[in-house]
Amino acid sequence: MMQVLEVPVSPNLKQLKLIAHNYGMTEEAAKAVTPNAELLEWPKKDKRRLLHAVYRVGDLDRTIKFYTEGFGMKLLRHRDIPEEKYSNAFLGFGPEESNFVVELTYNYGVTSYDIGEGFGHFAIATEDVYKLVEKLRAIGGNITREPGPVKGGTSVIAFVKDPDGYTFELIQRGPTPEPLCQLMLRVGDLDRSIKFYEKALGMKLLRKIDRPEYKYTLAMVGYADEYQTTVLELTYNYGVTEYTKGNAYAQIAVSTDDVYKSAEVVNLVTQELGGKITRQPGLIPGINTKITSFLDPDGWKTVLVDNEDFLKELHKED
Ligand SMILES: N[C@@H](CCC(=O)N[C@@H](CS)C(=O)NCC(=O)O)C(=O)O
Repeated sequence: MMQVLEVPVSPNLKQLKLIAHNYGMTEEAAKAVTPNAELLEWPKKDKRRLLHAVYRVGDLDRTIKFYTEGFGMKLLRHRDIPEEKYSNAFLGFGPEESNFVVELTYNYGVTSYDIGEGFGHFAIATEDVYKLVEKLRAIGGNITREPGPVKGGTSVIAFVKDPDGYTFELIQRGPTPEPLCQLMLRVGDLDRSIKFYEKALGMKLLRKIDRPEYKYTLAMVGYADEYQTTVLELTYNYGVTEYTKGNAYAQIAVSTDDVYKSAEVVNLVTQELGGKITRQPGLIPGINTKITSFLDPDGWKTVLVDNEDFLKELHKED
């Protein structure tokens, strides 16, 4: 009788080895019966980096002033698209070629947004949280958590809200090339999210902390050391499986060398873990940049942007 192989739609390398072992076949043969295995290795081989986070603000100048004077960010780029009735400002601690930045969107006439409950915060690493808090307070910053050790840990942190109500966590750390170090999003099933960001996006699980006394678990996922680059902090609050998302925070952008191949992987992974492609890979009309976008299982959006096109877009505006 013919043997029916039961194999997952999107096996990783470890699962592939297991399939080979279980069915007494070579890894090459296992690859042939799991045509997706090779494809699923792509995100880990790809040239990926967190590029920026996109969100909406009610007054660009007000936010630019707060981020530059308060946080010490630089205004890197500004563009106005009157025919679409919006403007963007890009700010960060270093050039977009190497650093993670925020892309602020101002829609003409819209002065406030609902941030919802799912978006957590951005984090900024600083050598002296106490000093930064005093500076932010002096320029009218709303300090929502005074500096001191994090509950259940030792790092000194504080929270401040920006003029639109987005929370920024300030974390006391030594010097780093990337002070804009975390983007925290709340998720309803941490293991599912970790798997999604590993398989669909090629990120690594860098750290996982469970704080049962405060009923939450968090996972840092990213492409490199969390003290050198920006990482996603995924937070699971015990028992909470859904959050409101509002209309303020939009998405993260991640670079890729091949939006088409990347979209194929995302498509496979969404069949296993949930989420969906919201924009098929291709050129954005009007701009020569290839992108694809998708939602993770919680509905958080990521846009994959072609590496070369992204650099061309940056230099076009020089
Ligand atoms: N329930 C929290 C869980 C995450 C959490 O508590 N994170 C830590 C920072 S890693 C925190 O905010 N601690 C508050 C404090 O130390 O005052 C949430 O959803 O934001």
